[in-house]
Amino acid sequence: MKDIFKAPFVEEMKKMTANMYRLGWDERNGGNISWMLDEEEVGEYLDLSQVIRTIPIGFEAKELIGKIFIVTGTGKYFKNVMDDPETNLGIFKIAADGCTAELLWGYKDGGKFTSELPAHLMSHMARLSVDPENRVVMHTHPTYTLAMNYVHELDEKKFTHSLWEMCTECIVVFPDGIGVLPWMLCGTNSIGEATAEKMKEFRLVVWGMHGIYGAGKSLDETFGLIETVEKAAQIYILTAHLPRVNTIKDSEMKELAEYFGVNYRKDFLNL
Ligand code: 2HA
Ligand code: ZN
Repeated sequence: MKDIFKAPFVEEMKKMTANMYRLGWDERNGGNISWMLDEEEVGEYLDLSQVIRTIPIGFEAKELIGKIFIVTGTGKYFKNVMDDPETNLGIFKIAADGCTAELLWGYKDGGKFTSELPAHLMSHMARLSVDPENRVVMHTHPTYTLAMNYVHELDEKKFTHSLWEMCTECIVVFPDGIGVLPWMLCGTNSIGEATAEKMKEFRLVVWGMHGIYGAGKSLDETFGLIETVEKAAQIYILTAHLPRVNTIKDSEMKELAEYFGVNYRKDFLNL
């Protein structure tokens, strides 16, 4: 058996959480990540028949039965994953009943997965239904994106449009736009269901006055989506109080989307 502490998926989670912490997006226990792993690859590091303990999920994740995930722990700090991945992360398999997580590694102090697991697993199911290659769901509290929530209308078209205007590459990176939810109580199945509903249409979902969810094929791609939104939100906040002299026009955004061949939300432009 290979050394789990050297597994690429553990290494990548360590680096990603450390990076996000240093960006100031994941204060205290803020943020959580789930990543669906390849069973064969995990099998090189862990005996998949050795279940440490079982943890109820709190809903039925039928489409994910048998799938293995690496997920950040509840109450755990991104800051601490690098030095103690076995306490701050866990790897589990969704049991045959669809309602139980079978812990294979991690949560060493008796802990469990993030309180946002419903939003994560429901989002995985929603994304997989439209993109079978989706593997990652990431939640974080990026500073400028959050700041923008307080001074900009929480309207999907308007929010997406404002961000598209802020950086030339935005419409190319997230042509599908951003879903927006109003402020809702977090950690619940209800916010999970609302997020998953949006995830059928968007890879990015803003949780009003809380943070953002992103989904993608890899940690890198998912981070890149959120990072691009955050950069655009930063430009927005840095310029929102100043007279606007120039802007990227809707006709130019259309030109960009067509040149790069992306399928963009035409109804989010005013042409
Ligand atoms: O896990 O970010 O939304 C901490 C959070 C809750
Ligand atoms: Zn949060």
